[in-house]
Amino acid sequence: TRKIGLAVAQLGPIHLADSRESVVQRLLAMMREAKARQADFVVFPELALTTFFPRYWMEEAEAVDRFFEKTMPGPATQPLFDEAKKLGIGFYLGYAELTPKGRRFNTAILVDPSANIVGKYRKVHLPGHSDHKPDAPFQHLEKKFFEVGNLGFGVWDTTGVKMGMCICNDRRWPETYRVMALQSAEIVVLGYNTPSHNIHWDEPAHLRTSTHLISLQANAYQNGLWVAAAAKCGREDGFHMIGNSVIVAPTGEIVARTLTEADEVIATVADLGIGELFRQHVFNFAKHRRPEHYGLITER
Ligand code: CDT
Repeated sequence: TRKIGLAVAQLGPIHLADSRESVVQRLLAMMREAKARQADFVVFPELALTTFFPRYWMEEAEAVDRFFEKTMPGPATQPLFDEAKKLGIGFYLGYAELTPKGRRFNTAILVDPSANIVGKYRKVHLPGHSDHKPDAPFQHLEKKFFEVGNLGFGVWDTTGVKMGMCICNDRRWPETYRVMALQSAEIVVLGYNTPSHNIHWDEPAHLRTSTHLISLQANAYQNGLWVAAAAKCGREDGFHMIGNSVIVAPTGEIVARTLTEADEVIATVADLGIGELFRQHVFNFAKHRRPEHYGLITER
């Protein structure tokens, strides 16, 4: 059956003082390691070029100046494209996108092994708030800094497989995966920044990891997909985020998982035939789905 070498490159913390250039050097080192470990494709995190800036209260103009990419590739990110082409490896990269018309999105791109951007996704499920919460230990201002994505959940044919993308909080929603599975996605790739402390309610810290894993595992199984998820994690200037980057098989089982909260590559050879088995049998959509009973999902 068809196989693809799939790697996840987890990033440890990026502090406010760290330059994009230094982050790109870290990404390049992991891209080379991924290739050395037989990967055809490597997944980098959400907002992978800077610290997780939605934790800081600031005006939009300041955020744009400091944290958004005006072009992709740009001067700081061009080396990623050059190295990917040289190595012949595709990648997913999350970044804050400023469009030519000044619109702001939390974005991910799919880059093929010839370094062409073949797909773009803009985050749909934006968590957090838009108002200042001075009493909270930190902010989660995605609803202030980003618009809801306007591209839907696409699926692209690249490196010989059908690949879909989502970003962080999207991974907790079943509709995310189902919409991609209905377009025959075989792999869903994503990056995330998940603070280990929930500022909205007193969530036990261990649930941040278990709800992350259960979301990926259940949705991989229920859609007959491989899922590859890359964290940015550890303490960014003291603000801790969970690790546990994983590659999940269509069986729902974790086949690779990071051990650290630092830069770390995990890799596997993903057998796409496993997904086909599930999609031919228990989750044969054409035979067994009953969309006539699912209408409420799009009505409310
Ligand atoms: N980056 C991101 O989407 N993080 C969210 C945190 C939610 S708490 C406001 C997540 O779902 O992991």
